[in-house]
Amino acid sequence: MTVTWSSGYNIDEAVPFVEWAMKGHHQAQSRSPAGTLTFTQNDMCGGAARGVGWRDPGFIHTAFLKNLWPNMVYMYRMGHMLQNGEYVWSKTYSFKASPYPGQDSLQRVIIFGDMGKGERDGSNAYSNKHPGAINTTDTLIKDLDNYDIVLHIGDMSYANGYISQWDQFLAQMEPISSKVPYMVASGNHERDWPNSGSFYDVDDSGGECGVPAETLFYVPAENRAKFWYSMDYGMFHFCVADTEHDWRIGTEQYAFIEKCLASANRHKQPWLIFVAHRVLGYSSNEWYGLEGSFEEPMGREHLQHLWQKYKVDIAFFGHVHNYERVCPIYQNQCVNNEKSHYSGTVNGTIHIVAGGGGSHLSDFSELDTVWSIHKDHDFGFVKLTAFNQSSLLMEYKKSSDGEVYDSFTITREYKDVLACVHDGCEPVTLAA
Ligand SMILES: [Fe+2]
Ligand SMILES: [Mn+2]
Repeated sequence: MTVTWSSGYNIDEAVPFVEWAMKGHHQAQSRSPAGTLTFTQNDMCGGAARGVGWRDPGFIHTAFLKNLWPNMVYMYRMGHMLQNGEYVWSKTYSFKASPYPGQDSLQRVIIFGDMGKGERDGSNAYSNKHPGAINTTDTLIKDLDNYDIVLHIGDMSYANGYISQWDQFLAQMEPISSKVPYMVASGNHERDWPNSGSFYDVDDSGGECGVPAETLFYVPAENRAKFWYSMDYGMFHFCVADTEHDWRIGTEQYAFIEKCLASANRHKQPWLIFVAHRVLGYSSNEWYGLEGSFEEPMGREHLQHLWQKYKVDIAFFGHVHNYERVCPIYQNQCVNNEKSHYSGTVNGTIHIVAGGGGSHLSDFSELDTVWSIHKDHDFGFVKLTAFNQSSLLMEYKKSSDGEVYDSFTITREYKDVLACVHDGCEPVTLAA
């Protein structure tokens, strides 16, 4: 587990660390050292971030808590040892250690994108750009005991170069991110800036060009400036892509995606999940309809063969601010007529847009798409529950009441993943 926090102390002023122990085992306390990072105004690429929006972020500390016992609850607090030998302490928090990779136990994952922040006093002084953010946050806080990990799949704070808004957003998320692993993907509002290496040459990050997000969030990427990584969580294997860098065939990221998908041992990790910010699969969103692509151009053209070959169960996307569930699909064809329960061989991937975390909603196209099973123009999030290695539940909940408005189940045996399907077969020889 990693613990990240910020302070005003650089490394020559105080020594940052985390003190932690298994709950009820106070005598077996450990201390883990923390690394210290920051960023400066000159690290910003332009726009508000380098000008009127700049604010010194202080110092960002990350500690690695290792050798955790799976599923055990730990207590922890952050400390700084000052030069005069005195200590400064945070409050005490707790978390439950992650399951061992492949471990068969109840595992619950929350997924959403595009949340942003709100003003608790209702002032929304500048504009009410993220009208669902507080509702989503509060609904998740109320339910904290009923999930194990959160994936926020891009467009997190929408600080857009106004750096203090990252503080505001992180304070809003703290009740959640201090208790369960809070994993993120990079979106256009984290990364994009003209002539800065982002795949889209637009100014959506307000000049941040990814620097605050890469520094504030520890993710197990080889290079956090390239925000793609793989993540094991019990029976889940997640491949998190970075849509703001080129993913097409022949790129470094494409090679990573294939390696990540191939590295799931489906006997131990049956639930293979692909995650990305922009919709690389299918969405009936209005602007994708106007483009006629119903996706980000060049998305599935380059990636659908991988999703099929490696039998990805579900692909999640944000960027479009609504909810939509698509049939199990390959090459624009639904491969299964079922709507609420799936079983048998894995012959297509289910695509889900879960971008209704809180930012202003996106409209659906008036054109009917044959592959769309459920659309909701509202704020919400997704919960995946793996009961064991053969049973998965997907639920879509609205932020307003936390109730379930769409769901399906998958029942699976190992042989169903191994079985040969169209464009997803291992070679066989006639030699005996
Ligand atoms: Fe967004
Ligand atoms: Mn976006």
